[in-house]
Amino acid sequence: MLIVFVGPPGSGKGTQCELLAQHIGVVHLSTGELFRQQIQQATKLGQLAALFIDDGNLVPDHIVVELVRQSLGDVQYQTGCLLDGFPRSVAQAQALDAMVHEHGKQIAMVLALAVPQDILVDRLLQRQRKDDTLDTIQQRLDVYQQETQPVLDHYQKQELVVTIDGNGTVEDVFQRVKQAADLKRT
Ligand code: B4P
Repeated sequence: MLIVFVGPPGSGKGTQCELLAQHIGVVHLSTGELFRQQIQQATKLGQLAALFIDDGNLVPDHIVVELVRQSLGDVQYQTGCLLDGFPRSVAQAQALDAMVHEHGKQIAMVLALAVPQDILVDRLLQRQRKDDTLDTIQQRLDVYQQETQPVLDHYQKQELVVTIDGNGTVEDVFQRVKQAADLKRT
């Protein structure tokens, strides 16, 4: 089962993906997490990615697509996967469509987490990650509107989008996410 999570920064993609991955027993692939590992290990890729992440910008499409292509080839992803933070642009969505098609698979659903902007900013400021400063958060929100919102239009055309109210406690939101995923599995 391949489920894509889309949502603005702070909407709970990583948080909910982790819970859903445990619930349905598939692995969770977070491009943000992959980049943070590369940054921590001070690899060339990590150093390059940090230039974009620290300013609140997207890492260029060709880099992200190659990373996801390699990761999805791993045996652990063959039985299904939750994609967290990918695709974040229409070009990435088109590349994912091609990868999925190539492997004879299908995207089961695209879960869109919706949360009001003031709550997003509060959550991210509390987290205090390096890219969670007020200026960077604003930039990430602008980039979301310009680059990632059109990804939802792309998947609306394929009738794959299920919008989840991402407001409330982590457990409240998870009940909604779980219900949507379980409905798809039956
Ligand atoms: P990500 O790691 O994906 O970061 P994010 O958008 O901030 O979401 P995250 O999943 O971490 O946070 P969550 O909403 O769960 O990306 C980081 C950067 O990497 C991007 O800005 C970009 O530069 C780069 N990148 C990643 N993927 C890319 C791609 N495909 N293309 C190009 N560049 C890419 O949670 C946020 C906080 O809210 C947490 O502290 C959490 O505990 C809290 N929270 C969650 N749910 C809550 C709830 N219901 N109530 C209260 N708090 C909650």
